[in-house]
Amino acid sequence: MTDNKPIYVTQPSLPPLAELLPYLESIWDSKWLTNGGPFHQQLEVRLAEYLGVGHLALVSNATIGLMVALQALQVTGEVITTPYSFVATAHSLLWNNLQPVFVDIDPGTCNMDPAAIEAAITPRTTALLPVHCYGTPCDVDAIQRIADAHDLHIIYDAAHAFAVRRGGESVLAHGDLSVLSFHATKVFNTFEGGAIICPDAQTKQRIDYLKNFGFADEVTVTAPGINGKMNEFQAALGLLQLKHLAAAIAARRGIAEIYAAELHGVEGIRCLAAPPADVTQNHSYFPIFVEPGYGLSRDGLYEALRKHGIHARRYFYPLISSMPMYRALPSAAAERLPVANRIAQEVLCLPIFSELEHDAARRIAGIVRDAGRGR
Ligand code: T4K
Repeated sequence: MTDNKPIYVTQPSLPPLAELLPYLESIWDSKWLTNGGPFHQQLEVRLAEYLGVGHLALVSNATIGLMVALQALQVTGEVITTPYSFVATAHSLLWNNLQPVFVDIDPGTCNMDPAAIEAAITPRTTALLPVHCYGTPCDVDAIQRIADAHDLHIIYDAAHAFAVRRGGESVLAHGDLSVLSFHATKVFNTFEGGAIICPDAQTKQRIDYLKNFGFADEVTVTAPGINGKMNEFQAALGLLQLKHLAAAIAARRGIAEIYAAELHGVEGIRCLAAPPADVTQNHSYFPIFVEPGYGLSRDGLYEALRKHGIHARRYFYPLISSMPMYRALPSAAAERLPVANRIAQEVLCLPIFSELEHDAARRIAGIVRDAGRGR
């Protein structure tokens, strides 16, 4: 590893270019570029098989996916969600004219705290929008019990949860709908892209209409849909990426193990606890939390890493609830979200991607260790 080459928080996995060429030739031959072409159809089938889910609708990205999912369920009023996420989670609510109600998170998982969800329900609440943050499954059983008791929809923002399994089944099977992201920075990428996991063929059909302007056929428009379609190039890339995915996730696991071992016992540095044994992780992120006892602030460590060309990221800081378009909401008050506010000040996501060399991961952990001791 050279010291002067920057290392970013992630680097997209790409298949060998030569493997892409036959797919491109096929697209060039058929001239079928988008609107549910053959690669799109194949990828929907292959992904549903790979993920172990019943029905799946590809979309152009997860943000559009969340917006379409909310439309598909005709969600109204207030939606309980987390302030500790990427802005797209809450933005999808505003784009649907829905009111986000932020609740605090569990410090161990960074996911929404079920007790806080229960306490935030009002007569206007119609849905829950939890995030499987960093790919750690939410407490899906508790969330389902709450939703059943109060007749609420659940849409999981599963942008980080590709291929995550729990108790032998896909975590994506929970809730009414789950939305995946295939952005360049994700474990499985199609440059931009995503998918909505649906419980049945009828719901998938409604979503397929919604992502294609609402068209059911040439002359029938069923709803005010949007253009949320994935094109043939992206779908072809997805088919190819699937072949390399197991190796990519295994490589990420190797990096996560190095960080966990090298940072174990470093005063003031907490790693996310390993999930229960029945959870299969995808190692999409490696967050650490800079707590009292470490020799630098979180931002001090962020800068120290930058000086060595290591571009760690503060996912998720600032909190969504502190952003101008959200901070006037009653639920956004910092005193109502003490855990999320603290974690947002402590978090730093270290670089993790399949091609990160083990020596580089050890060097990054070494910088974290040394910086805390003033070296
Ligand atoms: N819900 C959640 C919980 C999410 O985390 C996200 C997205 C969404 C919903 C919405 O999903 P999409 O609509 O995007 O499908 C990145 C991603 O753009 C975003 O997809 C992701 N979450 C978020 C956590 O991270 P930025 O603003 O940090 O990206 P950027 O451009 O700074 O990239 C981060 C690093 O990755 C760069 O420093 C270098 C590296 N990189 C990035 C790109 C784009 C590359 O090496 N190659 C690349 O092509 O948001």
